[in-house]
Amino acid sequence: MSSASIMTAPQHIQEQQRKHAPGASGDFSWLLTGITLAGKMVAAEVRRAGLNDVLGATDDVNVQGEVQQQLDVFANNALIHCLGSRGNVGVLASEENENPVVVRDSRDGNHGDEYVVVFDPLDGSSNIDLNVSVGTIFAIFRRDSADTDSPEKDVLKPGIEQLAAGYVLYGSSTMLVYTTGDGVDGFTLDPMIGAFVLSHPKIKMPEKGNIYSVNEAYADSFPTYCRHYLHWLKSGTDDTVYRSRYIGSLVADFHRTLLKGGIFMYPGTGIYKDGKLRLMYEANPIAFLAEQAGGLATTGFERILDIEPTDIHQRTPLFVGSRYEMEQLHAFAKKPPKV
Ligand code: AHM
Ligand code: MG
Repeated sequence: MSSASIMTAPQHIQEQQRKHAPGASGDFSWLLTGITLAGKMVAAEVRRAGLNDVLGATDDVNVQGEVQQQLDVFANNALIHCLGSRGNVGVLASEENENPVVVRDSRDGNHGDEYVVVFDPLDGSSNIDLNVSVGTIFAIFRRDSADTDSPEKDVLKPGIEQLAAGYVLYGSSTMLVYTTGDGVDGFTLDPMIGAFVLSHPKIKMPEKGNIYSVNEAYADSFPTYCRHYLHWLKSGTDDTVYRSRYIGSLVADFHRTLLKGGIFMYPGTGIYKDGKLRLMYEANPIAFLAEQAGGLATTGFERILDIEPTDIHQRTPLFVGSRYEMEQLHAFAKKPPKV
C-alpha cells in the first residue's frame, strides 16, 4: 500500500464527521481517537502477555461474580485514562465497575456536547492465558440529562440511541471495527507505523452463511424453539451443510459472523436464564454493527436495539447474524420480533 492511499482510523473518523456533521466541533472525533489509543495500549500489553507478568487472575471478583484477570484491570484502566482525559466524556460505565464513573460533573456549567461511553474492556479474558483472541467492545451515547444526579440515568438508554459502537479485536492481527451509523469499517493495526489503517471498508455481512456458533454443551437447557432451530441447522433441510465454530470470545465469534455470515447464538440456559451476555456493553454494540452491515440481532423475540435497559449490567439472550439464518430462527420462535 503506498503512503498516499493509506487512510488511518483518525483520518477516517474526521472524514465521517465532515461528511455527516459539517461544522461539528471535532469533539466526537477526538473522543473516538481516545478509544484507538487505549486499543493500542491494550494490544501492546496483550502481544507481550507471557513475557510481562500480566497473565493470570487477580485476587478480585468483578460485579458479575467473575474472577478478574490482570489484563482486565489493565484494559479497564487504559480506557478510563484515555477517555477520561478527553474532556468531553461525562460518564463511563464498564463491565469491571459496579457503578458508572462520573468523569465530569456537568453541574460545573455548560461545556458543549458531552458523551457517555460504555465498554467491556477485555471481553473473553478467561481465554487470555491460552493465547486465544480477546477484544474490547464499546458504545457511545450523547449525555443529555445535563444536570441529573443519577449517572445511571445517563447510561440506561436503548441501543437505538448509540452514536457509535465498535470493537478492537486482539487476534492474529489487531483490528478496530466501528460504526457511526453509516456502515461498518474495519482497520488493521500496522505495527510498523503504529496506526490503524483502513483495511475493510464498508463491511457487508453475507445475506446467508454456512456457519453456526453456539456453546452446544448447554443445548439441553436451551428454550425448545432454539433446540428445534439447532436441529434444523444440522438437518441439511435447505441443502446447506452448516459447520460449527465456537471460540468462546464474543468479539472473535462475532467478527467471523460479520465477515462470513451465518449465526451466533447465546440463548438463555439452565445457568443463565436470560443468557450470559450483557446488554449495554456486549449485545447493543454488536447489534448496531450487525444491523449496519445488513444483518439482524434479536433476543429471538425482540430487536436488541429496542430493549429499554433497567440495569447497567443486565444480561440478554443474543442471536445475531445473516438475514437468512436470523429469519429462519424467527420462524421457529412463537412470537417473532418485528425487525
Ligand atoms: P466475559 O465478559 O467474562 O469474558 O464473558 C463473556 C464471554 C463472551 O466473550 C463469550 O461469548 C462467552 O463469554 C462465552 O461463554 P461460555 O463459556 O459460557 O460459552
Ligand atoms: Mg465480556
